[in-house]
Amino acid sequence: MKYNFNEIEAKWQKYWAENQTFKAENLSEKPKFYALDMFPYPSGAGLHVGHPLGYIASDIYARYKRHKGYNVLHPMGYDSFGLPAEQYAIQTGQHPAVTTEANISRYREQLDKIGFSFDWSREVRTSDPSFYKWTQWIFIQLFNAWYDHDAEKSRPIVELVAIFEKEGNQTLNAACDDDTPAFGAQAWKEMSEDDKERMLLHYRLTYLADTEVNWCPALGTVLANDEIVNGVSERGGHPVVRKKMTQWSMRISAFAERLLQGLDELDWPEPLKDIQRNWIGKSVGAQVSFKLKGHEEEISVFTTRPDTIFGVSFMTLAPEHELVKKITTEAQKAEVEAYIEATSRRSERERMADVKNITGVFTGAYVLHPFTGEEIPVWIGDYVLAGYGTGAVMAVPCGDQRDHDFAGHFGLPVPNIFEGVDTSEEAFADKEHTVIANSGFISGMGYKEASAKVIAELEKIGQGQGKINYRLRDAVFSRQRYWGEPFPVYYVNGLPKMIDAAHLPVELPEVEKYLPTETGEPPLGNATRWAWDTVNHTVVDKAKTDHKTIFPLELNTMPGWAGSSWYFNRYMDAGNTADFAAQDALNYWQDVDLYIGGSEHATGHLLYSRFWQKFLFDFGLVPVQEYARKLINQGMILGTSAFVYRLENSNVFVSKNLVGERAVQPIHADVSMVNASDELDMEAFRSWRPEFAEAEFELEDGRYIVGREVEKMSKSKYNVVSPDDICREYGADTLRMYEMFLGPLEQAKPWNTAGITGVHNFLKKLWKLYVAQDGLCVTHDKATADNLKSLHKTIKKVEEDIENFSFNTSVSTFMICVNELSAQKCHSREVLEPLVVLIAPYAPHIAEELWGLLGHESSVAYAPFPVFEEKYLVESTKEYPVSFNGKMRFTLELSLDLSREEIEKAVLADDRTQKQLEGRTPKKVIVVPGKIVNIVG
Ligand code: ANZ
Repeated sequence: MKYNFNEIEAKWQKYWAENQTFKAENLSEKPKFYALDMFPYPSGAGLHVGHPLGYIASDIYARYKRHKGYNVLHPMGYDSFGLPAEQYAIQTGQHPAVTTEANISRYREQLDKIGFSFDWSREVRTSDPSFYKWTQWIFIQLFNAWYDHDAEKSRPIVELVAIFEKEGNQTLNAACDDDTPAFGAQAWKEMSEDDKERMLLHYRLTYLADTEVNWCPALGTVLANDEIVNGVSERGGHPVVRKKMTQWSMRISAFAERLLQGLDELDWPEPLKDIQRNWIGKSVGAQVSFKLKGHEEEISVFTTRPDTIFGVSFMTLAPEHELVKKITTEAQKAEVEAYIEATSRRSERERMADVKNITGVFTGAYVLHPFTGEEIPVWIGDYVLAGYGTGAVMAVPCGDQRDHDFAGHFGLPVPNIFEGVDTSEEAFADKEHTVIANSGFISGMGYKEASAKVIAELEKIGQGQGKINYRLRDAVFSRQRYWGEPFPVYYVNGLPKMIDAAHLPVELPEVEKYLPTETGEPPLGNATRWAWDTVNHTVVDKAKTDHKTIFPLELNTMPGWAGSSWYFNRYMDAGNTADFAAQDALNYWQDVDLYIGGSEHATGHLLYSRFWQKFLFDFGLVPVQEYARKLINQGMILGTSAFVYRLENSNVFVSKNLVGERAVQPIHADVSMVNASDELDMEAFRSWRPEFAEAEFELEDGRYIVGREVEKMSKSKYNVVSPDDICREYGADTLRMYEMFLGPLEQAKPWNTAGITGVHNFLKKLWKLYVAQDGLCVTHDKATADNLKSLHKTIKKVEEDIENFSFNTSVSTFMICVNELSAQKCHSREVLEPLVVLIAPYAPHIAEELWGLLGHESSVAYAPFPVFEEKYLVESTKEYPVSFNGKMRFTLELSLDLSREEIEKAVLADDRTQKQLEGRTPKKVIVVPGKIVNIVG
């Protein structure tokens, strides 16, 4: 019987599906284990071999945990709202739901072929109304909440209203917008209902506000900071500009400290945690108010170095700072306005990155130094960011490089308060010893002490206090797109109202066109049926809008990260229609024990989801604050791209080794058109794309040789390898083991099919231990010591490897084991049966088949994991090297239990000893038990 992998794999995939083998129970006596993969966006290109790497690893772990007696939750779903389906809709008119459905079917087919042990009964799709109903519901909960910094938690908005009624907002320590006005209880009571609503928006955890956003004209939407890379959109590489728009935002900044602290308890890769720490960007310092000369207002700055206050020689405001217009003198007006106009065209990142071009303008205004009363000129400069701190800095040219460069450029004074002081980084690390010289009442103090003293003095005169700043900004939550979650929001007098939770979901309306409307409204502006009837609680024709009972609905949709911020909780009880998940299911599953996915989500999904989880926790809706205890970032699989070289301005393609110094343009050629010797199939290339139909080739030895380069595997680089082809040719078990064999899970590694036959041959060899020409060849023979040693060595190593997520080393361990057992001609059931279980997490199909052949009627998936026994590894004999006058002549196997005398006796009794001695009596016999025997004579 041959190892017919295609047949075997199809058979078991069908069996698992029909028997729901991997369905997890929500309540079980068994301990739980939750293994989660980052769910994919179902793109039109389907999966390439890089995608399943993490899924295979988590699947091995999930299967292992089932063998270890755990009730394992291992779900899969789709992050199915998103741009590509919408772009396709814009081009072709095909509804994104149709595209998405087709892509999901293809993904599912591909995933099924790899033999994952997913519990498909829990599948989620973020674009499904039964799912986004709960995304909308959570949005409403966030709207109805505020953040209490004293209690360090989110609280219901009704409690905030109660506080306002009693004492206004002045005693409150709540997260709110910077421009929130102060008011007392009486003033609150006197406010109109609309004004009260407007006031509450300053506090709600999701709020509508005019914000400076990153507007991407090419994509027609705003982007979050993490969606912009090097100043252009991550998707498509389009320019991004700053623009003020009314947008929904999420008050994630309120959670900055908890998001930071929470990292300490997580078993996540350190580099990833560091990325989050930097993104949150905590700075400890002070806020200082400078009185303006000739104006009522004050300018407030944030500084991490209050100790440098005596070194301030000018002040720089961000060009967008709200006081700029007011304080600019007539004489400076034209110059200031021109400068503001020029900076509005630069992105925040560009401004931060550009340290070479120093630009700025004097406003003509002065502030007064809080301690010396000295007049300090106020400048504007684009190195100061509007969105950080207060958007203003006290410039200390002798302490800050940017201030120094600015002063140098404009010829401003550079007073030196650090005369003779070590200001190196090391000196600051040793905070107690850096001494501040020549600076007012802090002369001679260490930097920390000096800072504290300055803050205390500022407090005395009411011009400052200690302040902690976070770089983390509130996250813009609106997108001007069609294919996203609609907001459960309608507008009365321009104020947002939530649709009652009982009437969710608010389903995405049909539109004729997926583009923005002629008047620049988002695509939902094209919907004719898109108004909210507050009497019948339903969506009705827009034409019926009367602003009495029928109101306009929100036209924006939610961003890509909405659904992924909570989907892991939905898996715990995916079918629930009454709740996003039942409390008992949430209490049973608690959190994700193992989360595997890409590190590129560090400042997006992985931060937003932690924020939502903390919010849900505060409201008693989930049992834990951190949803993923352990996280692993799988490394990227790299592809080997192929390049052809086109002579510039011609249609001639030059073979790689003929290029020399000539000016050529390298162009990606699809790797499927290139063979193992790097030869291009020229005919295939000509018919690949119309622009190459007339291609001419300059050949070497009659062949066109392509250039090769290892890059990220990606459809856009035409270097993808499809898992389907591998499954067809070698089987899924080979694919699974091979992907693991490529190298450590966390490392980036090139895909290279050269080794795949080796792994495939290994599986064939494994098969042969069990199955001969005429069927099963497993015997009831007693296993030999060697057989058991090979087995137990393998159990020990594989178990350790899995626990350490070192899957690549397990694969080689299996290879060694099978080689040894083959050499030992081992067919003993005592050894081969446990071996099936051992390998089942890696190669589940062949394992099921062999398990069945061994006579088992149920799946191998729940068979207990073999138990390692040390005794089989302990050696009972020793091959003694026997030497004569120091020269080794032969070896003799003896029991390790023998005494020195018994060893000597046995050696002397051996024929070979007698032959060496040729009748002489040895002078001396040296025996080191367990090591050597040396005969001198
Ligand atoms: C005086 C000073 C003296 C400063 C000195 C630094 C060194 P981090 O650590 O990033 O929080 N700053 C404040 N707001 C800013 C803004 N909106 N745009 C650009 N720079 C801003 O940095 C805080 C420091 O960056 C602050 O401390 C301020 O300069 C500057 F020897 O104040 B410092």
